[in-house]
Parts: sequence; C-alpha cells; structure tokens
Amino acid sequence: MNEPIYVTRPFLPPLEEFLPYLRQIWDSRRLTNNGPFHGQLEGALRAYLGVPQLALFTNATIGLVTALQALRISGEVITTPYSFVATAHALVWNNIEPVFVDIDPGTCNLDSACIEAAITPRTTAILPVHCYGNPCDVAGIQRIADTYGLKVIYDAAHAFGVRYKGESLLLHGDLSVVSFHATKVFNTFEGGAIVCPDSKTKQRIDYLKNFGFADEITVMAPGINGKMNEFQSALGLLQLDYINKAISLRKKIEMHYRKSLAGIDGIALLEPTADTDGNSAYFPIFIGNNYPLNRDRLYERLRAAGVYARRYFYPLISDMPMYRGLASATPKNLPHAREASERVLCLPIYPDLSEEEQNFIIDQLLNI
Ligand code: T4K
Repeated sequence: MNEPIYVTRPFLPPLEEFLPYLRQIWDSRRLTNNGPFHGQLEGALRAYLGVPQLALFTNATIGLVTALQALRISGEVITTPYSFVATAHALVWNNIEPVFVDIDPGTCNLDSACIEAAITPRTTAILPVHCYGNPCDVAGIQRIADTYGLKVIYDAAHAFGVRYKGESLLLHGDLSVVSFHATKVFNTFEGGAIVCPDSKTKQRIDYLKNFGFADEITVMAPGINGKMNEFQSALGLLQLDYINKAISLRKKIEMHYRKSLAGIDGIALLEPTADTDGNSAYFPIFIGNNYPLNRDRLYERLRAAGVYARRYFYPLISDMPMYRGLASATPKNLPHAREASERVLCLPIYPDLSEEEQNFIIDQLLNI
C-alpha cells in the first residue's frame, strides 16, 4: 500500500453540498451563539437519536466538564481507567477525585460488580464509558446508583446512534455525553452534545455552556464557553444526511474483520453485546500469548507496512503521572483493565476503507 492506512479517517460529505450552508452563514453574518443552524441541528439530532433533549457543545470534553457542573457533582466519582484521558480529566477540572474500578473483560466497560466496594461517604456519582460504543451494564449500574443515591453520567463519546433494547443507549443515566470529534462515527470537525431528560436540565446546561448567562445581565453560575458555532452545526446537519450510509459501511467492514479473524490462534475479539444495534465505531483485537508476536511488536510491524493501528486504550489512565498516586490506581485493583490495555490493538475502520485495504490489513495479521 502506498498511502498510510490510519485507524480512522473522517467521513466528509461532498464539498459542493456544504457550499450553500457556508453561503448562508456568510450572508447572515450569524456565526455562533445559538444561531439558526445550531437550533436546527439540535432538533435533527433529537429526532435521529430518539432522545428528549440535547445540548450541543464545542467538544465532548467541555461537555463532560459541564455535565458534572450541571448536576453539582463533587467529592469522589467512580470511573474506569480504560478510556481516553478526557474522562478522568473532566473530573479533575471539577476538583473531583476519580476512583478507578476494574473493567469487565468481556466488554471492556466498568465492571458493575466492582462498583459497590468502591463507594465511600464522599462518592456522589458514577462516570462509566460505553467503550467502543458497546453498552455498559446500564441496568446494574442504575440499580447501584438508586440504592446509594448516586448520579450516573455516561461518557458516551463512542456511542453515537447506538440502540440498546430497541431505544437509544443515550437514554440511560442522568446525562450522557457524546463526541462529534473528527475521528468519531458522526463528526462536526470538533463537537459534542449532552443528552438530558428534560427542558429544565437543558436550560441549566445551556446557561452553563454560555458563561452562565441566563439573560443579558444575569449570570447564574461560573459557566464556561462550550458553544458549538454555526460552521460546526451546519456541517452536522449535512453529515446527518449521510450517517446511515456511513454506519452501514462501517458494519460491513466489521463483519469482514469478524469473519476473517474468527478462530485465529492468539487473536481474541469482543463478542457483540446482546440486544444491541451498534455503530462499529472501533474494531479492537486482543493479542494473546499464542500469537507469534506480542502486541507492541505487532503494532510496530503494522506501522512498518503503513497500517497505523492504535492502542486504544494504552496506557491506562490510572498509570498516567497525575493519577497513579491515587489509592484506586494501584495495579492490583485493576487486573482486567491492565491486561486489556497491554493486549489491545484497534484496527482501521471507517467508511472509506476499501476492501483491498482491509484485505491487506488482514493479510498482515494472518501472515506473520
Ligand atoms: N471520552 C472518550 C471515551 C473519548 O474517546 C474521547 C475522545 C473523549 C471523551 C473526548 O471527546 P472530544 O473532546 O475529543 O470530543 C483521538 C481523538 O482526538 C479523541 O477525540 C478520541 N476520544 C480519541 C479516542 O482519539 P488521538 O490523539 O488518538 O487522535 P489522533 O489525532 O492521533 O487521530 C487518530 C488518527 O485519526 C490519526 O492517525 C489520523 C486520523 N485523523 C485524525 C484527525 C484528527 C484524520 O485522518 N483526520 C483528522 O482530522 O485522539
């Protein structure tokens, strides 16, 4: 292959179709601050995702920071070490201590059976991640939250469009935060949203993402600037026209990987979660001892062949310098997360990945 094959490539609609949107922005001079495309995209996403309320954000990290503020979360929050750093950073930006709990090796999501033992009088919430877009044990987590009076905020950065038991996965928990970053299933270059249950909660979130302004002269909280602009919103509207096609192309690629890699000694795959219509956001494989190379040697070998697979998620968040001193970060607390982190490799998956490129990647894995 001449061109590098990245772990993902942003999906983009034809440029000509975006030009009328740009013309409208130029003509109206309405660039940001709750403009017309912003309102249209919120409505279109509510309908597409099947959620009651949704507030757009400039990215999911600011969305997570704001979600925690919106629910006035403090003290300690139980979360996963097997995620992108933004999950834990959002807690620290709110002066909250992350308490890491191990993952279920079958899903790579927070193991709900480990949560109760980590609850202390300072615990106020649980921040699980629907890792790779695969649903967490939402019923088990909610049961614990109800028993102990905790809030649940899902980091649903990977979970755009995922349906679980016939409805949006984003309906679970008190809030869900989804990412529209360039590398995600649905992108607005940078972007994100908080999904929330009612208009009162949305109003508080909308104030918080606009510096706390409730009206021209009233500031109700020390809010932040988390607003999505008109360029991003317009792009989102256009992307929505293509999202079903983009997801179905991803699914086709996932199926081909699954068929080609099933039963290969030393390569383990995650089983699809029951009752789930997924989004094929990522394709993780786990390199076992029977494979001829260890994970890092394979990662290097693929890079040398021009295939830029990624170790999502390595290192564990709990091993990063700003977190490793926490009591919950101790390695013996997180054996499954550690093992997954040392074995995982996410293979390229995106709508424009050609069959020829995918077969090349598979050949690299099979012919070591
Ligand atoms: N929570 C979770 C669980 C998350 O995974 C993330 C983000 C967040 C929260 C925060 O969401 P945002 O605040 O970002 O909305 C990437 C993304 O930057 C990050 O959004 C994402 N998770 C994470 C899993 O992946 P990097 O540092 O690995 O990205 P980068 O720049 O190395 O890109 C990966 C590959 O994608 C490149 O090798 C080439 C390709 N690429 C990337 C970009 C940005 C392109 O082809 N075009 C592009 O524009 O973090």
